[in-house]
Amino acid sequence: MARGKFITFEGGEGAGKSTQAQLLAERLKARDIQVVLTREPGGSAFAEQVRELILGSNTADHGPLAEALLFSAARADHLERTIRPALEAGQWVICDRFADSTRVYQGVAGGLPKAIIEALERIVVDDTVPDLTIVLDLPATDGLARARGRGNNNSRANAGGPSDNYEDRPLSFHERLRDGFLMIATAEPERCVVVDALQSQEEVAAQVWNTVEIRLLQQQQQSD
Ligand code: Z5A
Repeated sequence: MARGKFITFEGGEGAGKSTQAQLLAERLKARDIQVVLTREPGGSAFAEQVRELILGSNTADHGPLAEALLFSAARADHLERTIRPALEAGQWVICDRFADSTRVYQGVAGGLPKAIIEALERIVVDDTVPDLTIVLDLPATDGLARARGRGNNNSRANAGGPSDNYEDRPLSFHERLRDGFLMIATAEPERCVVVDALQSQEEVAAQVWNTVEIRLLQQQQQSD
C-alpha cells in the first residue's frame, strides 16, 4: 500500500485556511481519494483537550516556551493517533495548520529561539514532514478584517475560548506572522507554495487544485 500524501495549510488570521482545506478535501474525495481532514491544535481526543486549554478564555498567562510545549504535546498525539495511521493506510491527510505555525507564532513572532523550535520539531514531527504546504498569503489588515467579520461561528469561540486571543495582538505581531510564513516558503520551495489569498475563494481553490495536480497527483500517476 502506497503511503498517502500529507498536505498542510498555513497562514495568518483569516487567510481562508479552513475554507480551502474543506474545498480541497471535497475535490479529492470526488476523485475517490480517501481523505482525513484535520486541524491543529486538535485532531485527536487529547489534542482537542489541549486546544481547549491553549485557546480557552480562562487559561492563565504563559510565555512562548510553555505555549510551544503545549502545541508540541498536542501535535505528538495528533501525529501518533491520527496522521501517521492515516498516511500508512494510504489515506491523504489535509491539516489546517501544522508545525510551521509553531515556527512562526511562537518563534518568529513570539521570540522563542530557533534552536528550541527546531529541537521540538525534530522530536515531534521527525520524518512526518508535509509533502505539500500551501501558504495562504494576504496583508495582515485584510486577514484580521475577515477573521473579525466571521462573528461567533469561528472555531476558536466554539472551543470555548475568546475570539480575540491572537486577533487582539498589535498589527506588528500579525505582520511578523506574514513575514515568517513567507520566509519559510522561500527557504523550502520544494515543500511550500504561496497562494495569493486576496483572490476570491473560487480563484484560490483553483490555484490550490492546480498545485495539487502538478505536485502530487501527476507525480503519483508517473510512479504507478
Ligand atoms: N497556533 C499557534 O500559535 N501555534 C501552533 O503551533 C498552532 C496554532 C498549530 C488556532 O486558532 C490558533 O492557534 C491560531 C494560531 C495558533 N491563532 N489564531 N488566531 P483557530 O484554529 O481557532 O483559528 P485559525 O487557524 O487562526 O483560523 P483563522 O486564521 O482565524 O481563519 P482561517 O481558517 O484562515 O480562515 P477561514 O475561517 O477559512 O475564513 C475566515 C473568514 O474569511 C470566513 O468568514 C470566510 O468565509 C472568509 N473567507 C475565506 N476565504 C475568503 C476569500 N478568498 N475571500 C473573502 N473571504 C474569505
